[in-house]
Amino acid sequence: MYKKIIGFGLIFILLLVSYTSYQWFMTPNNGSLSVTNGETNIEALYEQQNFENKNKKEYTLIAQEEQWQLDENNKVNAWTYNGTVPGEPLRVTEGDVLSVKLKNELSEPVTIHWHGVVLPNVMDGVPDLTQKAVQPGESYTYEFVADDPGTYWYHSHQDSAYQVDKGLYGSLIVEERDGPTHDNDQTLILDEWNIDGQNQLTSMPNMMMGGMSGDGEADTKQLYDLYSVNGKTGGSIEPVVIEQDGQARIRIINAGYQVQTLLFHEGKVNVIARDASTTIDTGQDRNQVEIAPGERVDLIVTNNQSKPWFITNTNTLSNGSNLEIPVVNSPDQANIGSAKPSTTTNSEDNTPLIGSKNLIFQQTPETVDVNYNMSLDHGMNMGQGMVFQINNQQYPETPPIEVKEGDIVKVTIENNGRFNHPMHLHGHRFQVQSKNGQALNQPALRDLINVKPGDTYTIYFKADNQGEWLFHCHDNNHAELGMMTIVDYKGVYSPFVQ
Ligand SMILES: [Cu+2]
Repeated sequence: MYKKIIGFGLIFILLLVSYTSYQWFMTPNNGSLSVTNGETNIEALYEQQNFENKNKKEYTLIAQEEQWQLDENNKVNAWTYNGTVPGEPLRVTEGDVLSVKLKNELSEPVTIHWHGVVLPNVMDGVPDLTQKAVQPGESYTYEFVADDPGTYWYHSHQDSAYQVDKGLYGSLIVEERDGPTHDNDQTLILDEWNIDGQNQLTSMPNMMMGGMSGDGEADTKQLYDLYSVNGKTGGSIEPVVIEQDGQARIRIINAGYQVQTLLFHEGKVNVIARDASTTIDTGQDRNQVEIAPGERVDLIVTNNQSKPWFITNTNTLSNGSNLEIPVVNSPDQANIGSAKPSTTTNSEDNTPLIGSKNLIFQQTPETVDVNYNMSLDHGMNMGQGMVFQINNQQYPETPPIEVKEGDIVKVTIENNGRFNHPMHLHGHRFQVQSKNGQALNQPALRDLINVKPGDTYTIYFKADNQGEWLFHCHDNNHAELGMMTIVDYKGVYSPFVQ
C-alpha cells in the first residue's frame, strides 16, 4: 500500500514535470521569463529571427570624441562613430544580415537607431524603450536582416537632440540585389551646427515672432550658424562630380533639424525614391526638391553644364549663412568660384508627396481598427518655457496609439502650431492618403511626413510589427520638449521601459 502511494506519487510528479516542460516548450517564444501577465517580452520576438543562409556584413562603430574641422576656420568638438562626421558609411546588399558592434568610448551613454529600417523591436535603438542605453566602456551588437533596398541612416537615439547635433549619425545604404546600379552613386548628408553653443531653444520670444509670419523654421534659423554637407561647410564642401551630360544617383539624407528646399541647375532632376520607397516616374522636369529633417530622397541628376555650378537652398540662417554644394565635371575642374548658384523656378514643390510604386493599401481602407487623431502644437510650461505637444500633452503623458497585431490604423495628423513638424514612425511604413481633406491621386509610402503649420494629413498603416515603437517629431529639439508618442502593441511588453 505504502509503496503504491509512493508509486502513484512518483507518477504524479513525473506527469507534472513533463506537463510543465511541455508547457515551457509550447509557450510561444520559449519560456516563463518571456511571458508576463500574458504578454510576450519583445526580446522573445527577436529570437524568431532566421539568419540561416544569409550573407553577414559586419562593422564595428566606436562612439568617440573628435576635434572635427568643418572648414579651416571652424573646429567643433564632435561626437562621432569611428572618428568622422558623418560616421563610417554602411553599405549592404538587400537580404544581407547587417551586424554592427557599437563600442562606447564616450563619457555618456549612447545607442544606434536605424532610421527607416523595418526591423525587430529590440534592434530599434531607443533607450529605455527597446533597450538599455550602452554605457561608457560597454559594447552592444545590433544584428538584423536588411531586406528592403534604399537609402537609410543611423543615429544615436539617446538624448538625440544633443547627440545627433554633436555628430552621431551616418548613412546606411541597402543596395538592390538585382536592381539598377549606377556607377556614380553618391550620398550627401545635410546638417546644421550651433558653432559657439550659445544659441538656446528656450530663448523663445524672437522665434515666436518669427513663427508668426514665417516658414515654420524660425526656431532652427535662430539656433544654428552653419550648414554642412557630409561634415564640411562653406568652401570645404566636397564637390559632386558628374561628367558633362552624365548622370549620378544622388542620395540625400537630412540629418539636421531644418526643412531644406534644394535648388538644382535647370536640367533634369528625377526623384526615384523617398524614404526608401520607389516613387512613380512623373516624367516631370524639376529643379527644386524639398527634404525635411529625417527624410531621404534619391535623385537621378543629369549634369548638362560644361561649367561648375552649385546646388543651393532657398533658406538662409539668421546670420545669413546658406548652403552651396559645388557640382563639377571632373575632380580637377577648378575655379568653382565662378559657378553661378541656380535660381528658383518658384513652382510649387510637390516632391514630398510624390506617389509610391508599391503600396500597402490599394484603396483607402473602408474600415479601420484604430482611429487616432494627433494634434500637434506648442505651449508654455513653467519650468521649461516653450514645449511641444501631442494632443496638449508632453511625452510621456501623450496618449499612446494602442494597437494589436493585424490592426489597420488610421492617424489624422493636424498641425495647429507655427512650426514644421516632420513626424517619423519607427518600425513601420505608413501610407499618406490625403492632405487637407483631399485624397492624393497617388498615395505615398513613407516613414516620415513633414506636417507644416495649418496642414492635416491622413495616414494609414498595418500593425504588423509587434513592439513598442516611437512616433515623434524629427526636429529632435521638438521631440525632446515633448512631441513624441508610442505605438503600443497589446500582447507584448518591453522589459526596458523605465
Ligand atoms: Cu517638430
